[in-house]
Amino acid sequence: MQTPISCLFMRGGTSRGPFFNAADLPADIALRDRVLLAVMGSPDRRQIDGLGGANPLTSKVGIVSRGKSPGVDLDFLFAQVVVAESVVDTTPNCGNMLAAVVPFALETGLAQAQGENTTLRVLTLNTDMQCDVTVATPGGRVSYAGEAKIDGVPGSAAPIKINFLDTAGSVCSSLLPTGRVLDEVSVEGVGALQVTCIDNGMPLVMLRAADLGRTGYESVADLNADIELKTRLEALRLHTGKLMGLGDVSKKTYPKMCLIAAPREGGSIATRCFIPHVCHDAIGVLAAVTVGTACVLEGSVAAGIATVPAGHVKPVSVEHPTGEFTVELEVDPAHPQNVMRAALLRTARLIMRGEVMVPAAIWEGNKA
Ligand code: NQM
Repeated sequence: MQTPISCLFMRGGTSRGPFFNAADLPADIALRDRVLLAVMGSPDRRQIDGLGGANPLTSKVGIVSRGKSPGVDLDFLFAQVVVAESVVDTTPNCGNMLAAVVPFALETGLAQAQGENTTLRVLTLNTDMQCDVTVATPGGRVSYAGEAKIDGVPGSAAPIKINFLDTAGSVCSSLLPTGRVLDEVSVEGVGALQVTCIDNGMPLVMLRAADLGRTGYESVADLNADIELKTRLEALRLHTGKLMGLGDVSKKTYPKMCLIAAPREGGSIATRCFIPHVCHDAIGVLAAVTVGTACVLEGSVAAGIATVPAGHVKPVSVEHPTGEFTVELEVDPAHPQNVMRAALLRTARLIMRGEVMVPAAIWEGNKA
């Protein structure tokens, strides 16, 4: 016997996964997580018995419901299902999956289109973060076709604009959780080096690739095969996780580790992000916002490497392995160290609609 659960399978930005109406999943969190593991086929390196794509970017789930707070249209809970472990992490955000939330709500009747374009306020429950998301809805229906291109996704699609309203200190206590814009750390097996520990939507540890004897322009395949580098990054992550007030992060999917280097494609900075054990093919949305913020802050590890435009509205172009990601950061003209707003462009697409089946031995479904 199997239990069917309604779901839409969607791409959001450079990520992909099933989206559910929260009411269709178990209310009990431990049971919900067992159901999500079964849906995705975890724990298994290949996720052969589920919908997961055997990579952190394709092992993500979106859970959506009508907003419960004043002014909020939709609540979004993001779940990172760890590929090879029985772990479902709802602590961090995913700005890529976020791009598919409004299309999901319009497709499933959780929200109604407002005209040619529909702007809805979404609260990401993971980190209590609000943003306004604008989707093209000509004739009252979501349009997926369009001319917007994002690196890491073939072709073009309708633009989805995300305007983040409050990102500082998403998981950490503040933007700079160690209290400093630059830390000197000394870790056994790694040596002494400078890092910037920062969270403007995603907890990140940024460090110069050159300090670990790398260029920062290596291919994803080369970095994923670089066991020596990955071992040192993990030692550094465990150490800086404590410095950032995150405790023991050995079983957590954050902080992510970001190698930086001078831009070489006309952008503002070059990056290679580990999320946290696999190198990202591009860069996460909130990771890009966080990297861009570090570039704007005086005295961070990006100083002398990043090229940042003048003016108080700054398009920061973050180069990554498959192209670049531009985030528009608005700084307070009176206090240029204060990033007030981040806006960016994504695309999304409905790939499949239907029911995903989970063994009844795991869940027998919501009883009517
Ligand atoms: O940083 C990858 C992704 C992400 C998260 C990750 C994301 C973000 O590219 O907002 O989008 O960091 O695990 O989907």
